[in-house]
Amino acid sequence: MTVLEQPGAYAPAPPPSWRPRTDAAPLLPDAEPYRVLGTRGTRTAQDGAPGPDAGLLRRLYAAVVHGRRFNEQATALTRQGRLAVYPSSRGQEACQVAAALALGERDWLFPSYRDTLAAVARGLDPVEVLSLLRGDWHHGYDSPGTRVAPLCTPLATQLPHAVGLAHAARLKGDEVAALALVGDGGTSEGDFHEALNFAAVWQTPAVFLVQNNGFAISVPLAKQTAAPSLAHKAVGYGIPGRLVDGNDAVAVHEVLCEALDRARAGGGPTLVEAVTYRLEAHTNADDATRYRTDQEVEVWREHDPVTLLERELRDRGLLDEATVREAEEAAERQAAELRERMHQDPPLDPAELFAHVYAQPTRQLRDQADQLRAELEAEQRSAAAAQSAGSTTAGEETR
Ligand SMILES: Cc1ncc(C[n+]2csc(CCOP(=O)(O)OP(=O)(O)O)c2C)c(N)n1
Ligand SMILES: [Mg+2]
Repeated sequence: MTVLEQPGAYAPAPPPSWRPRTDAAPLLPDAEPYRVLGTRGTRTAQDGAPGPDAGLLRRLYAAVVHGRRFNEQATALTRQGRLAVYPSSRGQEACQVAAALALGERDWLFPSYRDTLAAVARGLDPVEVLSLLRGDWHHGYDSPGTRVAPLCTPLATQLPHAVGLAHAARLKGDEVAALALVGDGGTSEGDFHEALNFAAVWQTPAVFLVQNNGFAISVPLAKQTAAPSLAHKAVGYGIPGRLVDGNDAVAVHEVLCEALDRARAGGGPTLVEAVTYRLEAHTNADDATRYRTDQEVEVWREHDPVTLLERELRDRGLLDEATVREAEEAAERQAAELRERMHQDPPLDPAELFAHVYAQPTRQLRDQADQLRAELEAEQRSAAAAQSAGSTTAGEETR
């Protein structure tokens, strides 16, 4: 007999006023990730779906082909010393592109550091988007103008920002939704909890897309959570959780469009988990062979987001060699333009290093700023002296 089974033992019972507030069943995610690409033959007759719209398929395809090339180019720029660091989203292009294309013109995107491609697919200037990764103090683009928040490096802090913006928009009667992107590791942050709880209680028009790419740097998902899936976490907040194949651009696009429509219409937030895989290392500074095997990566290469789209387009007779070439050539042109622009040094004022640290600079910072100014002026004077000595010598030689 256990202590709790003894007569008169404490038997916890809910107080009389307690009742479940929400029926959990409709909030639960599907057991398997939702898929569209490659499922036509396996769908039941009652689905009767004609398959994804041809125009959408072509737009997604062009964007993922561009995205793949963009990732390669940005990684190459780190080797050429033009980018300080780059977290590649190779393998995750479907999530990035679908997120950007699902947004309405007035909606907001709240990306993390890995979501450069989502910002580019949203139509931002790639050079501006890469500003932070280039080492600039400013994130490079006009956030209110583009409705894309800065690429956020502190994990999950973009989530409460998204909820705050969505809540404010709702108070103002604006039909605007905010889509916030976060990684699997980011779901363990306090900010994730605070954002989802606030959003659920206030029914803010925010949608959370977790790109579960299997790892938080070297930490695999199994060490990150014991939850059945990350989408299940939604139930604890009283909001719907959706599980989707993150390499299936059409499925991600469809699920996000539904969630954003619902949010804008006052139906509250949704948590979407997109199951995907980061094919490259965490960043160019990471060695992924230390924590995962080539065989594991190979399995995911077989489920590549670009190939999945390409196969669907071919099966439907929507893709010929000319279209493939066109998409690849367009991607190549964009990569070449990015390369060329990134090889131009941006005008830099070293004094800006000190400009936005404190409203009232400390004495140490003022001293450092003075020292830097003095050193730069001395450098300029000696360069000018060397130049005039050179021109005198040259003048003497020609005399
Ligand atoms: C608050 C905070 N803690 C730690 C870090 C260091 N850090 C940078 S990326 C990362 C892993 C994040 O993994 P995940 O959320 O799965 O995103 P992914 O990099 O896989 O896209 C960590 C721990 C950070 N940037 N911010
Ligand atoms: Mg991750």
